[in-house]
Amino acid sequence: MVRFFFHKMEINFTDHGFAPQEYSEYSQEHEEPPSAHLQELNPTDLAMIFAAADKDNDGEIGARELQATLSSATLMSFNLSLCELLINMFDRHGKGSVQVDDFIALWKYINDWSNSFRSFDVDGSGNINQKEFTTALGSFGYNLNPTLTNLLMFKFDRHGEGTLRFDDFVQCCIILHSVSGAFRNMDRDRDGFITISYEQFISIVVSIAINR
Ligand SMILES: [Ca+2]
Ligand SMILES: [Ca+2]
Ligand SMILES: [Ca+2]
Repeated sequence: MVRFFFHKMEINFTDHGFAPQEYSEYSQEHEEPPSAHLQELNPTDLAMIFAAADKDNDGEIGARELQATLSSATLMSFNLSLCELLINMFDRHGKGSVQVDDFIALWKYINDWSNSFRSFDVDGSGNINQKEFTTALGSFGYNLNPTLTNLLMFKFDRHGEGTLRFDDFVQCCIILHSVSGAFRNMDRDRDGFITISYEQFISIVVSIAINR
């Protein structure tokens, strides 16, 4: 048997899972960082961006096309695993791709994250340092101890900079939300503890690790 402990948490859920906009009141005045800035685009502009990304003109784009499109349209880096995660979240047809309406919703979701990211980037450096990360996690309802916070930073800091870039931050928050949601579903008495079998443990890890 495997025994887990987790602090109690209150997380908001939306149609597409974890969304940051509820926490916009946290926003503070500061200079805009050089990165993590998305334009508010109307559906017509977004449909044009989608059409340009859809090279084979079949009305769908996959993770690699999404990655190329988001990167060139926003001038930010989007790692492939985040793009796969996003496709999985917005793919309403189960084809491993998104259609134009999904893409428009996905853009709004990323735009919300961009605003959230900038509000947490208090020093305006364009990335999230440890202090900013701790504050962000706390505002999302995660009261993680410093060791766990450091572990998350280390795991998602792909560039070894001691900070999180936009895409790594978003990916970390989405995955943390998924894992916490899985935990919460099993912690029926909400005492912060679950006891699960080895098979249940493997099932959870695989379902979170493989986005299908
Ligand atoms: Ca296509
Ligand atoms: Ca910062
Ligand atoms: Ca429990």
